Amino acid sequence: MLTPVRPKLSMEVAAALADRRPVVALESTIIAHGLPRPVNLEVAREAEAVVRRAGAVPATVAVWQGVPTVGLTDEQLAELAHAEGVTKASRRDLGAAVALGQTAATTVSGTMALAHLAGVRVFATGGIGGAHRPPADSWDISADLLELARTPVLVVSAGAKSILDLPRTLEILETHGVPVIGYRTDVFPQFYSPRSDLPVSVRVDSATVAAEVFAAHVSLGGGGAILANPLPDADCLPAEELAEATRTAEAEAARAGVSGAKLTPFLLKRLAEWTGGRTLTANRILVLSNAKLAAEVAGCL
Ligand code: PSU
Ligand code: MN
Repeated sequence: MLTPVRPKLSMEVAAALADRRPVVALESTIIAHGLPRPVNLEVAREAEAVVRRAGAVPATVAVWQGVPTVGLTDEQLAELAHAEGVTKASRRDLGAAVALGQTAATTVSGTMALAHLAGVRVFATGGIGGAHRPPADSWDISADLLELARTPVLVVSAGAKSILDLPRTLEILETHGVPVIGYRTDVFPQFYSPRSDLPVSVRVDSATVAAEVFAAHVSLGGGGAILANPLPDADCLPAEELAEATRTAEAEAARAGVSGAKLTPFLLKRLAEWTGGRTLTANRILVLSNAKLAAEVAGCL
């Protein structure tokens, strides 16, 4: 008989959950694939610090040498930030990473899956994955959307990246019964671009009401939900500039034959280069703002 796999919790996370104190999950793909060195480790550490300052315990999630881990140590964070060739694990890759003893950074879908197994209900990230835009009738739709449909974790994000097809992304979320809760916004944020004109499904103006909406959704048999926290307008990049940089990056990806799991990291990297690092600054601000809000909501649950 094979023994069932259980996530390993850090002592601090296990103690907090046992005492019913707030815990916030953080993802590791942003460290290993989403941000360049040295910003990646700085943001990973700052996000943990922000969660602590807001009164919650941070739990960065990854598969570490085959062990699904909720609550990485600082040494592990540093190793992930420096390592080359770390696997990027969405939900479907978790079993393989565990069985093959790999170290894998978890995406939003992979992090949600492990957070839920550990009993963590709130998770902060930068932006979720979504439906990529055409060329062609692309079937590149992030596993994040389907994980949100099934797993009862609240994902605090600055919406979805403007590199995605946002109308299609929101339609898919609606089809799958995923609430898109706007935090002090009526429209869906687009990461480091100014807000879209696409409506959220419900607006809330406090962390308390966000927690109430999510708790009610789960009580009624729902899965995950998005708490969309816009980057302040002053920190956003001009829409036109980003749109153009995105079109260029997409064309480059197509020419270089980049697709699948490599597409998102490729586009993010090219955008950072095109904007002289301004997307990185914005990314850092929004991750930290989401971490703080997530800690507040976790405190209300
Ligand atoms: N947003 C970011 N940086 C990232 C990601 C999202 O600002 O690195 C990552 C998340 O881990 C998300 C993943 O789950 O990209 C989506 O990848 P894909 O499009 O391959 O599903
Ligand atoms: Mn994809």
